[in-house]
Amino acid sequence: MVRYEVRGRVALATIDNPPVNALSAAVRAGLAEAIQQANADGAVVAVVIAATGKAFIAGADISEFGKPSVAPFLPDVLDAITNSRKPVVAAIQGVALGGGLEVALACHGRVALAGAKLGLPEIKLGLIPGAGGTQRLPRLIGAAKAFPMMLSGEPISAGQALEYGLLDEVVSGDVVAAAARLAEVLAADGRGPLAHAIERLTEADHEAFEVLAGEALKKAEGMPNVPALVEAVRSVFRLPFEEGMKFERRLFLELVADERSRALRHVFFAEREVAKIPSIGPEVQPRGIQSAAVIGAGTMGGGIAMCFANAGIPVTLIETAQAPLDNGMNRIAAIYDISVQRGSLTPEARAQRLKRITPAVGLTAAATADIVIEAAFEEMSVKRDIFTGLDKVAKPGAVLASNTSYLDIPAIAAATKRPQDVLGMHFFSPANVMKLLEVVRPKEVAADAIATAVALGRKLGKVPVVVGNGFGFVGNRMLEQRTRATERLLVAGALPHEIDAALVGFGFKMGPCAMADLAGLDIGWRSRKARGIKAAVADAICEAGWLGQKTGRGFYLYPQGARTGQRDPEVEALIVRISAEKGVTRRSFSQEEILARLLDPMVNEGARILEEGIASRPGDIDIVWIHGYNWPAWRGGPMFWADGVGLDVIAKRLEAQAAEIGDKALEPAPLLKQLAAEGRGFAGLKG
Ligand code: T1G
Repeated sequence: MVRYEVRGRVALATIDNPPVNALSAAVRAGLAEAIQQANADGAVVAVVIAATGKAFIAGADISEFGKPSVAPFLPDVLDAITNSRKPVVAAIQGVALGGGLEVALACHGRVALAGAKLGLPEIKLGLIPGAGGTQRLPRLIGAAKAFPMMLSGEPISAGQALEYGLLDEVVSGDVVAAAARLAEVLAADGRGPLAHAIERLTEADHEAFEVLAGEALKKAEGMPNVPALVEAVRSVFRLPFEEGMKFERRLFLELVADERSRALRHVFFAEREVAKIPSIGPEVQPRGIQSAAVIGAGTMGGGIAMCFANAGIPVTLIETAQAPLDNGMNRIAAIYDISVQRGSLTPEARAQRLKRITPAVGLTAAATADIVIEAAFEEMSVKRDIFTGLDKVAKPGAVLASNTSYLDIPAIAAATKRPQDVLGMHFFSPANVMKLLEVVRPKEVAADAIATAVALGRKLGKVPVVVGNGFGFVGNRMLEQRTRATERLLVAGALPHEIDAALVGFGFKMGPCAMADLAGLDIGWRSRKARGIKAAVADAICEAGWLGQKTGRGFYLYPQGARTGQRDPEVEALIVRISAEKGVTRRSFSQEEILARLLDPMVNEGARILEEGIASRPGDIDIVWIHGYNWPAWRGGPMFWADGVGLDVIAKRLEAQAAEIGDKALEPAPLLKQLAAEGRGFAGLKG
């Protein structure tokens, strides 16, 4: 995985571990060997480390974490590079991330190809750099520049890196040749490799760092790696290099073992797995999408149109009449205005994006679009009328998508003569912000139509997850279980603020009652009534005309348009009355018990969803909840969380609840029961 050759007087070690040259054990061994060989070769005066493919090095091999570690260990390999008697120069192309940048930092010089990106993203995995990044980078560019790079985890450009002094040179031609030239210059210098080490740690830099550290700690949200990062970088001002390296490594290894980092590493791979569509290989080419049309200029339709405009794709926004169309366009303009006021969008970009949205009345305006997304009222007859109309006007080969959040896609497709082109693209509100996109795959749809929706989803900056057709697909179907659990808890003795506190304590930004008040209680009410389902407490609150924030009252009170709810003694009294009417003796619940009663039924529904093939992998369900429903990423998602709790524990809790409440729907799903009995988790299930 590391090719060694000598060109002139320079040894060249080329890493070749596709797809991203991760620093697996074999690569580490190859690098250590190359340095040794070069130092033993009298004809060699310097070394260049280069790599093949799109990435220089994308970091340590994340898949090795949590497994027994194999020598040589990265810090030792990097020490060998730094202590090489002959200068070593890194030739960087593409990305140098995490351990990849640490390899470059251990070198005595760094040359990059224009377009390269350099960063330390370990923070996103619940970690800190663990092979010298927190020690070498501050010394090279100063802590006040290095710390923000590690805190955000975002890469910087080659140009920025040159400015910071992280790079010695940026070239547009042969980066290996340029690196070899620098290496020979360093060798000719005769002062020895370490003579070139630069220290930029000043008192002023220390003060500037402490200010940034203070701000970061305020926003650390219970993640252990932010305080660890602060301590590691702070140590450069008080510990000698070797001690600092040991200190960093100790902090790093503690974080590798932390459940939160394990969860974030699971999410890293699940996000990559979700991109692979079962039974649709790379040979299935997506259809070209140069233009789009969106039917319905309501909140969702407007947000979807903005996604296209933001991605540079011209879109026609269609309504049945001028007035709702004007409202829709005004709403879009107002959202862009807020972005301009916040400085996240320039007035020029605002104008450009608005120019890409063409308002129109009547379906015929969709005739030339490559894709049409219907975002009209959630009523089957309305949807079928629109698709019947689209069938007549849309061009052959256009993809026809519905943004329905729970209606039956095949029933909508049956309103056309081209079910092979009809699928679901379920965006989440606000559509121009939320990253999740459920791509609903009915049986009759063509593979390239699905491939088109997924590729387009990525182009719109979304995380597309392909799901099967069924009521509520994946996310809303599981949410329904949490909503029912909330209702059961309210009748049994818990109050809205207690239920919400349990979920917020778990890491959600908002609990189920506050979230329902934000979305509007009438949405759930209408859907329950349409399906003949009763929810005594939620129905009673709606019948009182309290529909959430928009009416200033729901589960909570929102005086003078407040955005945060206050406890409402009248609602609490109503809840207590309903318990009495149902002959229920109310009791108190611990936060742990509330959490279990909210999440266990969701996990159980997740198991049913896997049994039915509505989701292909447990990781897909985790990604749906993290990107669509604010499940904290450092908890890994509902199926990952369940494995952590133990499926046997969850199965037992569900059985107890089912018996107590007499609700068969709470009994553990066959898959859950089977895995629990076999002592396994969802993680072992293959897609
Ligand atoms: N380890 C293992 N596999 C990796 C990997 C890594 N570091 N990076 C990518 N892959 C796999 C990925 O799973 C996928 O596999 C394939 O490569 C292509 O990736 C000691 C502790 C480099 C910007 O966090 O950000 O170093 O699905 O689909 O969109 O201090 O991958 O094909 O089987 O993402 O072109 C720090 C992680 C590690 C960077 C390319 N490094 N990678 O994006 O392709 S921790 C990172 C990325 C560390 C040290 C510490 C991106 C990319 P498969 P992809 P892409």
